Amino acid sequence: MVYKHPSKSNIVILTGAGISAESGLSTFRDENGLWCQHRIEDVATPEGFRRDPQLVHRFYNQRRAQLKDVKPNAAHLALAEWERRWKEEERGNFLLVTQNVDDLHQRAGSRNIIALHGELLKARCSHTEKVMAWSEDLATDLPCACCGNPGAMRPHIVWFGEMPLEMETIYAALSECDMFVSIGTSGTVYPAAGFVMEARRNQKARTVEINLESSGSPYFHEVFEGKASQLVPNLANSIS
Ligand code: BV8
Repeated sequence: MVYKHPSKSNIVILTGAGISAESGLSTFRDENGLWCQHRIEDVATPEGFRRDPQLVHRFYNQRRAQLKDVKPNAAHLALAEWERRWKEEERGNFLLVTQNVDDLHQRAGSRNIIALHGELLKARCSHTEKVMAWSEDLATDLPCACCGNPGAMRPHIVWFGEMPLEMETIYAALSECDMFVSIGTSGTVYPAAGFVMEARRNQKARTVEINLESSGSPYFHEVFEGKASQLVPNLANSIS
């Protein structure tokens, strides 16, 4: 399939854990996924963090430490190359919105990224809300790099019940996009799961899903089932 885009064409990409699966990072809901090993309520909610901060720190420390052992795969690299080409040819806006908190898109060379659920390699001061780059373990007895209080730093991660980041920018891009591509997400968590509907509200957007198995959403014009490392380069190369 070849998509012939008009000279100016705005692209919005949404990625989920499935794009990082072939790099060796666990997804959430697949077999042996993260939610099989931990209850969401215990490790991915503010209540869980208040109840047992050390458990939550352990959950994110393990995932943060794993980042040095993995690298971007062909899907991450194809998105970075597509964005570079789009910018070089002045073809329009290219925005990558990721639900992932790993750093694989950044390491692959993607530039215009919104990590709407936060990032493992950042920490936030609970008193000042200041966000800091952070690649080490967090702990309840660790003096905060911002206010000095022990245990004041939390993962810069959006937990369930918390507001995702840069939502206004995302909705503005969805209202203007000519193509919306969802890659490697089960489409179970809102508001990200509703982005394809937002894109469809602007009649011009073509919506495409790439997933190991279709999420079943009725809002995609095309669905490609298979591995992101094969299907994302195919799609990116088919766009002229
Ligand atoms: C909010 C960070 C409002 C943590 C995450 C009832 C109805 C609707 C909504 C709600 C409701 N009750 C509560 C809500 C809101 C809630 C929600 O949606 N809950 C769900 C469970 C129903 N949402 C929230 O709380 C959000 N905030 O609504 O705030 C608000 C308003 C005002 C003021 C304040 C607040 C915040 C949600 C963010 C939670 N944080 N992540 C962390 O990473 O540890 S969620 C986490 O799960 C991910 O970030 C992602 O968003 C989500 C889904 O995960 P996926 O990435 O899709 O991964 P999954 O394993 O599910 O799927 C993997 C897919 O990949 C599969 O389809 C598989 O087939 C595919 N795949 C696998 N391998 C490959 C592949 N595809 C291609 N190639 C491969 N090789």
